[in-house]
Amino acid sequence: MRILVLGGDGYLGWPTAMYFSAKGHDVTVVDNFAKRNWEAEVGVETLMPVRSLQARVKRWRQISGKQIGIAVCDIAANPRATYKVFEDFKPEAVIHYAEQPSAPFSMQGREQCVYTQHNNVVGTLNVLFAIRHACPDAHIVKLGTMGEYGTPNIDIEEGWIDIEHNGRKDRVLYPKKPGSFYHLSNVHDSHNLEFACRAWGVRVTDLNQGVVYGIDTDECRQHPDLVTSFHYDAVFGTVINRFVVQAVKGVPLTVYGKGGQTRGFLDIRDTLRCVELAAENPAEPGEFRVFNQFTEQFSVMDLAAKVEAVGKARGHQVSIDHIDNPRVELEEHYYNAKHSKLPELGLEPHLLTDATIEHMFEVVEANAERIDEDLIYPHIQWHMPSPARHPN
Ligand code: USQ
Repeated sequence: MRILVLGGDGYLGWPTAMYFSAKGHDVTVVDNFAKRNWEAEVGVETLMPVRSLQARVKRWRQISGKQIGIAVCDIAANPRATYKVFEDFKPEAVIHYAEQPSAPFSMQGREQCVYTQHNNVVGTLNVLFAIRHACPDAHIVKLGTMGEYGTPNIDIEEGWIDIEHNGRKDRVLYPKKPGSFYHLSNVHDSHNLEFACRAWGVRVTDLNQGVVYGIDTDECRQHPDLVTSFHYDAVFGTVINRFVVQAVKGVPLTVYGKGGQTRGFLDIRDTLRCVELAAENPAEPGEFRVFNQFTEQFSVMDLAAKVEAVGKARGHQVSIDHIDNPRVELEEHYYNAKHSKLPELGLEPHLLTDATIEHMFEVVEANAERIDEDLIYPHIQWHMPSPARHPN
C-alpha cells in the first residue's frame, strides 16, 4: 500500500512509519516539526535524544534497506502544500497523527487552547479536502482519543449508540463529555469526519485510542538513532511513562487526587498493530467507523501500585503521593468501555505485565542521568485563570 503517515516525526508516528516500511509498504512521512517547537516552548526534552527526521530516515535505510519519503508540510497552515502532497503521492491509506496531543498544553491559556483547536481541527479539514481533491478513495485512519467520551455513568459504546426517545429510535454518535480543550478538538474532528463520510462518501476509521505506554518497538530497538520521543514531563508525558521515571529518580509517584480515575490503556506496540489492522481492513466508502483502541482498563492507583512493586523489586525507593489534582475530572467513577472491534479483526494484545514494566525500567535506568526532576511536577491548572490576566 501507499501510506502517508501524517505526524510521522512523533512518539507514535515515527515507529508507525518504520513498522509499515519494514512490512514492505511505500511510506511517506508528512510533518512540520511542530512538536519539536512545542517542546522548546514548554522547555522539556525527551528522555533519549531524538535525531532529526532526515537522520532517522537515513539510518533506517542503512539498517533495513528501505526508503521512507519525507514531505515537510504544515497541514493546518498550508492547504496548497497539503493538496500537492496528496496529488503527488496518491495515498491509499492516510494515517493521521498530526495533532497537538497534550491536554495540559491545551489548558495553559487562550493562546494554546485556540492554537490546539485550530491546528487539530483545521488540519483534519484540510486533509479531508485534499483527499476529496486528489484521492477520494483513500482511507483515513484518524488517531482520536477515548477521552472524547469522558467518564459517563453508563457503558461506553464504540462510537455509535442506539437510542430510543419518546417512542422513536435512532443510531447517533455516542454523546461526548471530554475533559480538556485538546480532547474537545478530537470531538470536533470526529463530527467533521462523520459529516464528510455522509456528504462525500469518504472512508474513515476513527481510532479512539486510550493512554499509550511504552518506550520502544522492535524497529526502535535496532539503533539509538531510531528511538522515539519518550516524554516524562507533566505536559507531554503519559501517566505510566511518568511513574516509571519518577520511581527511578526517587520522586514520589504523582497520583493526581484520589487516583480512582480509570482509563483504557495500551502498549505502544499495539498502537501500531491496531493501525495496521484498520488499514488492512478499510472502511467502506461513506462509512464512518469508530474503534475503541485500548486493551485494558486501570485506575491511576492500580498503575501506581504496579510501578511501585516492580520498582521496589529492582531496589528503588518508591513511594506514592496524592498531590492536588491540577485537572477538573472525576476521581472516582463508573467506567466500562467496549473494545471488541479490534480484537475481532485479529488484535492480540501485549498486556501490562511486570516484564513490560521491567523493560521500561531498564531503559529509564540506563538514561537516568538525563532526567530533569524539575519537569515532573505539574504546573498547568485546569481552573479558570484570574479574569484580571491579559488575554494571552
Ligand atoms: N495522572 C496522574 N498523575 C500523573 C499524570 C496523570 O494521576 O502524573 C492522571 C490524570 O489526571 C488522568 C490520567 O492519569 O486522570 C491520564 O492522564 P495522562 O496524562 O496519562 O493522559 P491524558 O491527559 O488523558 O492524555 C493522553 C495523551 C493523549 C491521548 C489520551 C488518551 O496525552 O494524546 O489522547 O491520553 S485518553 O486518556 O484515553 O483520552
